[in-house]
Amino acid sequence: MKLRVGVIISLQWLVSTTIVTGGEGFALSTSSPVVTSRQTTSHEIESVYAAKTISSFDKYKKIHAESIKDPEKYWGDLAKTELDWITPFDDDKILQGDLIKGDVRWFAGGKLNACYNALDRHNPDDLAVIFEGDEPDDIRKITYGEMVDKVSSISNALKAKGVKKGDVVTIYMPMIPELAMTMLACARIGAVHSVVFAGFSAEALASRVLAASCEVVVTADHGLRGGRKLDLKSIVNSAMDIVESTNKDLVKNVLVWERDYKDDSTEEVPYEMKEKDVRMDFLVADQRPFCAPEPMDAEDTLFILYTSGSTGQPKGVVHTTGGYSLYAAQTTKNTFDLAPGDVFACVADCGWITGHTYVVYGSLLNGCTTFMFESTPVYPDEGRYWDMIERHKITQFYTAPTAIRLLMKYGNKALAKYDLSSLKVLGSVGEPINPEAWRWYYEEVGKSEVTVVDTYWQTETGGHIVTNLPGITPMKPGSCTYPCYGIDTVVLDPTNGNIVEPDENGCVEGVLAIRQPWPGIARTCLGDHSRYLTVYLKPYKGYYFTGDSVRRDAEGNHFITGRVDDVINVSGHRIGTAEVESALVLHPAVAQAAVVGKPHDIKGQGICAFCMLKNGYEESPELIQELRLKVRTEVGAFCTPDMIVIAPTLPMTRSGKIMRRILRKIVCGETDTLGDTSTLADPAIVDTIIEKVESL
Ligand code: 6R9
Repeated sequence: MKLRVGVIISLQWLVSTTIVTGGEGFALSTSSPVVTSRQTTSHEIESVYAAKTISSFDKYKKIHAESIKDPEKYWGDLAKTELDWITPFDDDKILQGDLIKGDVRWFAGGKLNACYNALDRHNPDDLAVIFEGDEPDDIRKITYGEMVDKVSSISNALKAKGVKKGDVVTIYMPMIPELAMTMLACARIGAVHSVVFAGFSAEALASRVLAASCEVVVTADHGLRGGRKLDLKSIVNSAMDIVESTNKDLVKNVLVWERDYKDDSTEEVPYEMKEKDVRMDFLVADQRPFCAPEPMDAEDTLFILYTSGSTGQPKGVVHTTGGYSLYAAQTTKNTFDLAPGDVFACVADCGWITGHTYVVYGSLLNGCTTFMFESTPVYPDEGRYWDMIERHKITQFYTAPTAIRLLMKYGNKALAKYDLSSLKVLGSVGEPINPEAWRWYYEEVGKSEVTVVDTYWQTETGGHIVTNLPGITPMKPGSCTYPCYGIDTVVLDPTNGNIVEPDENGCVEGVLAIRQPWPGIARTCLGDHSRYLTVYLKPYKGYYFTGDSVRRDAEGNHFITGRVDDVINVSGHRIGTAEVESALVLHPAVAQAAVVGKPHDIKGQGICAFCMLKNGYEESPELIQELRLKVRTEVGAFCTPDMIVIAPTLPMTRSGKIMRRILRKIVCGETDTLGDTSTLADPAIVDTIIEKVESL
């Protein structure tokens, strides 16, 4: 892989489109007016765009206000038009429970199947998936009809291996169509999928399999990325050894897809076959391509997805069949202004929520063609995305700021070679997009004619919660702008939980919370409802707490300013500092570790780890290497620290708490605003650490 800018980022990303709401529908034009000057100021962009969208903006405000005033009417009507139900929900039971008790339920009693909604009800001849593998000529096109047959066979294969309604199936796979198919096959039979990003280590995979008491694991022999083979099967082997050492009989079957399987494949196994391994392609080929979709209650779990939080233990976020499906479908349609025939490309990996909602569920529920991408933005060269957009006539392209910043560094030479006129919407997700990157995306990629949507949301929200809408609400570089329909955002004062009053300029600053439930809200953390309540609902009574701080200007535009918990965001990957710290202290040399985020040009944030060594150990380049390796093997390569500082001690309060705030200031070079250090057990340590960091 050629990397001229000398940065390797671990990208889940490849980037990507609207349920038109209220029945009335907007005749949407997604293009904003041409802004000719390359030096356009953000003010000009806003005013030109705003002029065009003003009447729709009024409509947005009206629909938004109605959706907040009567959420049951808003979501109840949509649920009827956007989803097919086996048993209709009761109009008196659209929303039950609340954010105080933490017992939210949408459409409970109604029965539906998410896989049926995503596949069977669409025209079987339409293209469902375009897959492009690591090599640009590795292309597969799959129709909805073919998807139904294949997914049904996979469903029968899962059943043949004992998977039943409610069982959790862990999926550890590269970005190939079989990944989406396996997720949908689980949904078809009512099994719960738990996709673990294939960049996680064996230890991380094992802990997720154990936490979910999962009996069946689905994987592939290898993945391909940037010309390199990723030996996933060996990682799964190691993970299974770890699982067995804790719970010998837990996992019954490991189902292994083979990348090079052909219908006439010989019996030679292309990997080291273990006792529990099953050759998935052969098993599937033996099944009937018919499997009746299981009727599921709207509140039955569709999937779990582990995500990082403030503690070392990732949370299994639980999403439901009815509410999540509706929210995924609605946000995809609205945010991306989806129209029949669109080729929607979200270049995220299915190991993250963006892949779940926008590669698989949202796009397929809308019946458009979803694009799946296995490779990286710079393989074989930095023109890869633009080449794909031209070749597949991609209409919506959805990626992360980290990828945009990386490609921006290469300049516009590659961009100029390709025809990007098929594009209607460009999306950004995962972290705040800095105005400079926003402008490049809008002006150079979108030729100032394509709407850029900055979509703010989280694993726990199921889909977008704050974003501009093409042709409806104005864009504002650096801001995710306005709340989605049905989302009632509030800015709270973290010191007392009160709603913040606007300052003299009409601006408010505080933490972002949401006042009423929406269908896509996660219902619980697997097996730990009290953690769910503690993290999201108890901090501010009656609100869902996002964990993000925010500034809202007088016009109502939201600017996300960062996490208020110990979560850092590296290349759009959400990483709990506690997970990295737990990995570091597993090394025999480390007595204590503290991890903080450090601004990074391309990745948004990088990881900086401070380690205090045990007596008898000394700093050396070899030790630093070992510590980096420890994080790779315990969590995953994408969490490898960018900087490791060996410190004689860490800044601790007298009660023994590490003051990460001070470390954060030091690595950000803000040593003149360290704040109060008097509560430190040894304030002198601060200067020692500053000297050490400056010497690196
Ligand atoms: C979808 C996803 C969630 C956290 C979230 C916030 C950050 C995501 C953003 C954004 C500013 C955006 N985030 N999108 N910050 N602007 N458009 O990324 O989910 O992995 O759970 O991360 O990412 O901090 O709280 P997840």
